[in-house]
Parts: sequence; C-alpha cells; structure tokens
Amino acid sequence: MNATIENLLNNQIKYEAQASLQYLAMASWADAEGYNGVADFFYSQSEEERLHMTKLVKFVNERGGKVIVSALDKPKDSYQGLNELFEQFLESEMFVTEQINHVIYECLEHKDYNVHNFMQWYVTEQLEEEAMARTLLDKLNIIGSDKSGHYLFDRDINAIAAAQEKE
Ligand code: OFO
Repeated sequence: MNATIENLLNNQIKYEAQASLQYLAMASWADAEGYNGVADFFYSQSEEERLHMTKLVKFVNERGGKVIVSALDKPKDSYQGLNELFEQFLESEMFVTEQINHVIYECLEHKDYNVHNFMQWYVTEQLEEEAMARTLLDKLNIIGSDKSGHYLFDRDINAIAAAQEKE
C-alpha cells in the first residue's frame, strides 16, 4: 500500500476512535443529567464509530498495511446544555467528513482506486450522519432554552433519528 495512503488511513482510524470516545463522554454526560434518550443516542453513536474504526483496521490489515493504534485525546465531558452538546456533535461529524474527503482526494492523486472504492462507504455514512446532526441541532435551535422542549426532545430523539435513517 502506498505510504501516504497508509498514513492517511491510520489517521482516519484515530479520528473514528476519537469520535467514538467523544460520543461515549457525551452519552455519559447526558446520562448523568437525566437525558436518557440523548444518552442512548450517543451510546449507540459511540458504538457506530467504533465499528467504523474496526472496519478500517481490518481493511488496512487485509491490504498488507501496518495498522497504528494511536493514543487519543481526552474528550470534552462537560456541557452547558443540549444545544452545546449537539453543536459539538455536528462539529465532530464535519471534521470527520473533511478528513474523509482528504483521503478520497489523495486516493485519486495516487491512483489507488481500491482504497477509493472502499472509502465510498464512509462518504455515504458521513452524509447521513451530518444530516442527522444538522436536523437535531435545528430542532434544538427552535426549542432554545425551553425546558419542556428539551424534555420532549429527549423523549423523542431516538424516534427522530430512526425516521431520519429511513429517508
Ligand atoms: Fe461519523 O464518523 Fe465515522 O465515519
């Protein structure tokens, strides 16, 4: 495997792992604050990002590359409220999308069509996750600081997420 591409895939492994850790910290914050629906949502997002990471690890190994499992940064684990939590969610997804686009660009530069093909799954996944993060944040922006709105958001978040996934 081309060294630049191998390096980028290893970086991507780290970003997916970092997202998984970040969402775990967000789930735990929500759990402690009594937002059980939001907590479930982020526990499951954390699992998903872990799968994204593992999928890359297996792929690099299959292609005969060397996987590097890196140390991670401590995730942010305290928030002013749901609005800040979901701003962070969108920011994190946008960052990952940017990195994936960079991998795709480099694959084309290095004519690595195999990795390019593999990465298409991530492109689709990111489109969905970013759309989800935007939808949820839009709803919170409408709700503002209204406590009963937050209560309903927490109650309904998993239904909203499921409906969005079907679109
Ligand atoms: Fe949503 O980060 Fe993985 O791909």
